[in-house]
Amino acid sequence: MTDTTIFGKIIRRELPADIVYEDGDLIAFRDIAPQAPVHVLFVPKTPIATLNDLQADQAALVGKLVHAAAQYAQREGFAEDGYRIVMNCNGHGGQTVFQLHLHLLAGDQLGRFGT
Ligand code: IU
Repeated sequence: MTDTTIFGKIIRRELPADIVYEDGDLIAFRDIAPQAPVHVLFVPKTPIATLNDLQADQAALVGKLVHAAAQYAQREGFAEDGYRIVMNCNGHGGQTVFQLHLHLLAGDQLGRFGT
């Protein structure tokens, strides 16, 4: 199955993005509308629309996204100050791009989250 979302196009280099990390499983690039001084998206290369579609044999991919984000925080030097990772699912979660992704937010004191 091909990921027809905008993130699939970024993965296939059909659209430009500010890519900060890539390996065989995932790609990471800066969010086009940053919600914090650091706002990077970590996206698996496997097409998975939402967390609801994640199969048991794909669960390790989420661990890879989290690990890649934590490694990025270490490399960039803000791990000790701290950061937040977020995954939105469907409408109430605020998901707007239907290819699984993890938000990494950092660089300032973040507000409390909720409604
Ligand atoms: P969400 O969790 O699906 O709402 O996150 C989608 C994010 O993708 C959102 O923060 C957008 O700003 C971001 N984004 C992007 O970085 N580049 C794009 O071309 C598009 C959305 I469309």
